[in-house]
Amino acid sequence: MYGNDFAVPDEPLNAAETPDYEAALAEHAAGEMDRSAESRASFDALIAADQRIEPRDDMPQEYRDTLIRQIAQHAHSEIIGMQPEGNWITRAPSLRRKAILMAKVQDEAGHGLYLYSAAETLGMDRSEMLDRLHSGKQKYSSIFNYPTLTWADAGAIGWLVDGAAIMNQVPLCRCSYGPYGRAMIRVCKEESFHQRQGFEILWALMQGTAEQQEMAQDAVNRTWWPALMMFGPPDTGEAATQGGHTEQSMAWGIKRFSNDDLRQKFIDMTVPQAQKLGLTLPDPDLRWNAERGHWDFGPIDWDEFWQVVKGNGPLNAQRIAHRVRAHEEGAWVREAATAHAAKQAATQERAA
Ligand code: FAQ
Repeated sequence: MYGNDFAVPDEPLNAAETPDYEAALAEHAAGEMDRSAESRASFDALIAADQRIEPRDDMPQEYRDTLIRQIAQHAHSEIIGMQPEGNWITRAPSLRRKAILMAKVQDEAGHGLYLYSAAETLGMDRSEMLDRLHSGKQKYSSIFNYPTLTWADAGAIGWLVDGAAIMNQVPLCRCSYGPYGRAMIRVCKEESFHQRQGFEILWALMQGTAEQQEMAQDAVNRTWWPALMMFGPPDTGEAATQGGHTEQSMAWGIKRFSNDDLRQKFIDMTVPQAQKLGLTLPDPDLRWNAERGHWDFGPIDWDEFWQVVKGNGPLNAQRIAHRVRAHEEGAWVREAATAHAAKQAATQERAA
């Protein structure tokens, strides 16, 4: 059973089904975003023409640093993001659910790998990025510092967290930096499936007993606000945070929309889905504003967001400790792979 079985097929369930994503795919297919013979053209000219910057191109150090910061943070989010749902693999309610969840969590590991590879093209080694993650010098998304208390959290993560991730990532398919934009196309396709599986978990629970419905509602109550925080601090209007990166990143064609615009798009897409599921989003101020053509929503607790970002969320310490332990326990695999690669290279050299 898929999303189409209970949602109106013509309504997009997530941002990978909207014209934005189709437009990005068409641009790639037409090669319009690829660099042509303009290797002598300056970085500014390529950006002004909405062309792609490739690893061999000259680029300002600040552009390189911004991309390393964002892509590394994104990659770290994917692999730390395996932990909350990984928590439920052994306790998934059926073999079918377990198989789906394992595949989903494995996909997130794959996304981490595409993204670390994209960041490496900018000149930073993966092991250095991991050191920076482990020592707290590089961040990962705030959302993964919250606990997954019940099975319904697997549904809420898929529906809301993957849903927010796709909304943010579909525009990144058009990012000016080639390796990042190309990685995002595949990531968005997979996230789109993840969002559907989350929706379907909640759908099944909402057809179940009163306790199951309560469990689904409780998971959504706990996930809604942290999911809205995923888009980052306000960057438009009076509430805009000083010192944010949006303006510069938009000028460079890395970000295509402000954090606030994407947050609003996500809310507008999600409210009708919540209605379809029979779930109440935990915001008493949520109401349709016909004048704006958008859903109005209540204030987000940005103090909570910054506390989590600074390391004081419910599970920051546990997430990093788990990650460091896994890294240390996996050292022998990396050593064996390196030794094997060296042996293969030596054999090939002798043969040549
Ligand atoms: N958490 O000026 P901005 C996923 C920081 S993947 C922590 O707006 P920017 C898949 C930001 O770094 C989820 N920190 O910054 C999955 C900056 O601090 P800095 C991750 C945050 O970079 C699903 C400061 O606040 N997605 O979920 C957050 O222009 C399920 C000011 O912010 C991506 O990484 C936050 N939420 O915009 C996996 C997408 N928000 O660095 C498993 C790519 C902001 O100066 C299960 N990234 N900050 O110290 C982006 O699009 C951008 O980096 C933003 C932030 C939009 C996240």
